[in-house]
Amino acid sequence: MPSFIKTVAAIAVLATAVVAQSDTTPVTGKLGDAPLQSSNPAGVAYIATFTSNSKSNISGNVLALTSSDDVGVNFQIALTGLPAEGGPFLYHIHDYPVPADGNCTATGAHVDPYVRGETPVCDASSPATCQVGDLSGKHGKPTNETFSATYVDKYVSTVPGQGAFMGNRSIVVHYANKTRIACANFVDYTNGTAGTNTTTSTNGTIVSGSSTRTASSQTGPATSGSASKTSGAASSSSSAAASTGAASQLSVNGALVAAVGGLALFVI
Ligand SMILES: *[C@@H]1O[C@H](CO)[C@@H](O)[C@H](O)[C@H]1NC(C)=O
Ligand SMILES: *[C@@H]1O[C@H](CO)[C@@H](O)[C@H](O)[C@H]1NC(C)=O
Ligand SMILES: *[C@@H]1O[C@H](CO)[C@@H](O)[C@H](O)[C@H]1NC(C)=O
Ligand SMILES: *[C@@H]1O[C@H](CO)[C@@H](O)[C@H](O)[C@H]1NC(C)=O
Ligand SMILES: *[C@@H]1O[C@H](CO)[C@@H](O)[C@H](O)[C@H]1NC(C)=O
Ligand SMILES: *[C@@H]1O[C@H](CO)[C@@H](O)[C@H](O)[C@H]1NC(C)=O
Ligand SMILES: *[C@@H]1O[C@H](CO)[C@@H](O)[C@H](O)[C@H]1NC(C)=O
Ligand SMILES: *[C@@H]1O[C@H](CO)[C@@H](O)[C@H](O)[C@H]1NC(C)=O
Ligand SMILES: [Cu+2]
Repeated sequence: MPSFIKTVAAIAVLATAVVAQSDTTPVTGKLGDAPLQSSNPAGVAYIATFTSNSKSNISGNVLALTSSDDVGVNFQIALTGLPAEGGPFLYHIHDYPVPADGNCTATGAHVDPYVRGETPVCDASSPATCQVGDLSGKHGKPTNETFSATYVDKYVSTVPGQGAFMGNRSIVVHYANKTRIACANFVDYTNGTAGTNTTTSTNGTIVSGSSTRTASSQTGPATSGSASKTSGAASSSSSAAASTGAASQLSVNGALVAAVGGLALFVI
């Protein structure tokens, strides 16, 4: 083969490799990789409770405890009632809590204080390069109707004021195609008791009520239990988030949200 053809071929191979690489390699956020969260206060806990309703059969809890070595957060997840089809499912910590009308779209984008963006997808072998809120990207996706998992995510904060703080935010469960299935708010669960009146919903509407939920053990598994309180479960299976167009609009909004979060880092 003439050498110039070899050169062209080599360039083509190289170009292909570069393109392929940009789809798969870890990507550092505009503000850097996510740092380890090593100052999480011992004993702090939050819980997000999903309740089945007319739009979603998902129920169960996402319990978040400061990890035993104070680095990151120990997540204990037990969910049932995921859809029979449409997986593998995704779930993330989203920027905003679920509003009173239960609209999961209003939870905004994934918590992404280092402005990493959604693409390329998270490389779980380099978790510091993933969006902080991308829990299923870092720790695995639910594949069927029942999901349980326990793991420590070292990049999530329980310290208010940190960009990676999760306590005032929400968890959203999605179909593989990103359509939002259900969402629930984190509420304080320190000492195993929800400290504030939160919410209950049958169709995504939040109703306030007394909250006397107690944990049998803070380190026990997240189960639905016999709680008298349910919180913030809501769903949105149709509406804006369902169309591809709206989804990309969301990620544009998400970038703006993330940029504001990034600014907050400098202010703090
Ligand atoms: C919930 O489960 C019931 C019984 O399997 C089913 O008929 C219904 O369609 C499910 N609802 C949703 C929103 O998936
Ligand atoms: C996403 O997947 C679900 C489950 O398969 C389906 O009901 C829904 O219509 C899909 N949404 C889009 C935008 O494709
Ligand atoms: C849900 O929230 C989104 C984003 O805030 C908004 O665009 C949409 O109109 C809301 N949907 C409903 C049904 O209120
Ligand atoms: C459902 O997914 C879990 C992982 O979350 C797995 O352990 C379990 O075997 C699966 N069950 C079925 C019936 O495939
Ligand atoms: C949640 O807490 C973070 C960090 O303290 C803060 O930047 C953000 O504005 C808060 N979000 C809401 C909805 O209060
Ligand atoms: C948790 O319990 C400890 C020890 O009893 C107490 O000092 C702390 O104020 C409690 N925190 C909350 C949020 O209830
Ligand atoms: C939920 O139900 C309540 C009362 O049953 C109703 O007022 C409200 O409009 C419903 N909300 C949605 C989002 O369907
Ligand atoms: C919770 O709600 C009950 C009943 O509405 C009320 O009496 C109580 O003061 C509330 N507690 C808090 C902490 O808001
Ligand atoms: Cu999400």
